[in-house]
Amino acid sequence: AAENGLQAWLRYAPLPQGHNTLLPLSIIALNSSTNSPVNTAGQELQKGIHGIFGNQLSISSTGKQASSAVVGTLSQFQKAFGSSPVEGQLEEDGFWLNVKGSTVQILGQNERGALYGAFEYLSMLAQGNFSNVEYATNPAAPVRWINSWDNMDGSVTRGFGGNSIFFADGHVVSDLTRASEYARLLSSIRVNAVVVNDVNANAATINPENLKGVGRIADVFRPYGIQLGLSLDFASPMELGNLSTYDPLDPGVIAFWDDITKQIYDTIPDFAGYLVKADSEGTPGPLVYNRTLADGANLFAKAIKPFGGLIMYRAFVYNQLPDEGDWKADRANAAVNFFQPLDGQFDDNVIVQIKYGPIDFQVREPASPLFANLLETNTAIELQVAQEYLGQQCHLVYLPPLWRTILDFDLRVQNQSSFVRNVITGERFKRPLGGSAAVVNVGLNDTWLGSHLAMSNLYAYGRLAWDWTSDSEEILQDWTRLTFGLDKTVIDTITQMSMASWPAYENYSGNLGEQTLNDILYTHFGPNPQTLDNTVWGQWTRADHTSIGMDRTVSNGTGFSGQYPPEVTAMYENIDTTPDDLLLWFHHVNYTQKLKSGKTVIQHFYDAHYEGAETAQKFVTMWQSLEGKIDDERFEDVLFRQVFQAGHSIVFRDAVVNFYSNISGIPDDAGRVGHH
Ligand code: GCW
Repeated sequence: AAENGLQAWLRYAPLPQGHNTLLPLSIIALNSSTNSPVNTAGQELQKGIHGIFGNQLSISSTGKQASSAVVGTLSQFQKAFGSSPVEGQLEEDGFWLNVKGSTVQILGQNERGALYGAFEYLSMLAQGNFSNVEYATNPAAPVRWINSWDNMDGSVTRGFGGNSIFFADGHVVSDLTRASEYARLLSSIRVNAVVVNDVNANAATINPENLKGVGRIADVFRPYGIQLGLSLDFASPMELGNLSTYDPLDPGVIAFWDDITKQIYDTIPDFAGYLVKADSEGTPGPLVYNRTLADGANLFAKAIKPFGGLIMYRAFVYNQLPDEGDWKADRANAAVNFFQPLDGQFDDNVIVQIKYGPIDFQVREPASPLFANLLETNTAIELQVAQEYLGQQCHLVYLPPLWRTILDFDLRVQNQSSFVRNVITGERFKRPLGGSAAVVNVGLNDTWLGSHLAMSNLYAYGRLAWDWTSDSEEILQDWTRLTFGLDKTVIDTITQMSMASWPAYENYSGNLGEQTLNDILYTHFGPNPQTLDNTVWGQWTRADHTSIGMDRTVSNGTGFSGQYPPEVTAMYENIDTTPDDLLLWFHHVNYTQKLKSGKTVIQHFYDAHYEGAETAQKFVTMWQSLEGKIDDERFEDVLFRQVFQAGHSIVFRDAVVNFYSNISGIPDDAGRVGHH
């Protein structure tokens, strides 16, 4: 029964009506060597068609095309059949899918693309879609990565699905079955690399023994076309190399990294690259030696260049802010202040990886202004499938609508259309590289993320990274059919719950852009609005007896709004043109300030919290209506979580409304809150 969780959207559950459809009679996989993704594709087609229809197909590497499913690269096909059905339409990782009844061509620009195509065909079949199709598809960007925050001791930072599938007790685990199953899931959503260790990296990860272990992870990834990457500890030359410095310009340090990089490529010839969190939340970095962040990034870029790897350099660099009394202090300003002056100084194989918002994975943030400030630098967006501040997989929060608000935001750089999605793909500023990384903290739990429903976020991440204009609801429905079957009530109900879930969470947590109001000091879980102010973390709300919000205007506040291009600055400078949902992000106002809806800020708090919690109660009855339409195990598992969410949403509601009722002394019009 655990299989349902482990297989997630790749269950290939039987589809009775499918028996009437035309299927290939055999499979031709144009590369039969064990580690080849084309070989994997052949096996996956065999397994999938058997699971869905019960037909047992043979696999060979030659044969005639009619009534076969042929899978391979364009050049393998050319070699085998002397012609090519598609010219000049495929880019790296792209594929061509041609289904004509029982004759199917699945051709990748490379082997990985061919595997993606096989999964695409199987996804159609598993959803009962037997259409003839003929098209080429290519990724929006070359970088479609996952960042795992796994530690060598086996713990997972912000992991809510159990211990690491990669590490335990300081080593790589010997049984890598789960790592292999994970790679299979990821290749089906076209993720192409996984950074396996936490960004707060441990230098021991790259010692000779662990490097061998990491090499074994890369070995199980390889048949799925997944490359492996590593987070680095900037101080490794000292920690591991016995040097007295980690200054990025020191010749000994440069030699150290050249040597490590060579060792890595000796073990892992298709190594993806390094992820670097430097000078951030206490991690060592180039600033320690008065070198620039670009010096830090280029140190690795030069070491890895001969091998073709990438450097993902995180923009999550900020200093603690001890003085909330300083009206102009603002953590949100940090990324642009640190990185904008360095635009143009990063090597070509460096990508600056930017969290979607200027603070930290909150329920609502404006798009990071750094996306509008790096015109001569490759960039990528960092998203979180791990619901760190968003209910930690104990709450259903379907995230693509949140992600789309950022990716579809038009930054108006040089007064021209500049959607974030077109910046990060490299299209807007004509950059050669770009893309995305999502923090995904799967664990040994047999639902991967600790929750069956949370897996829609992982599935959707891959789909969006391929095409950022894909529709959130359509993605969700594909995922639902693949995960739970084709019952219309099941699909409609999960759609309704999921599409209502982010707005509900925003309603019962932090409203109007005042951040998530979770405890920010320790757990990041559960309401604790009093932890946001009077701390060095700079996630302030500046709530007092009469007023609330961060004044981030240029005219009177921290100046943050001035980090955007002029049209956007103008919008956020002015209260009247700032959208309500970001009002308190940009402005400090009285609780009695009127919103565009006509309500006051404080009344909106009260109403939204009651509304959000009420929606969360409905999730329980909605889910209960599916009893008997879903296997008992998954039904009960999800029900347990929905009951928890319903209860916790009330805890949130009451904690937050009482906090603001007490601090403001303003009664609720509807008489629900306080003792007034
Ligand atoms: O959101 C914070 C997390 C830290 C994390 C950090 C980061 C891995 O609470 O756990 O560190 O962000 O993104 O570097």
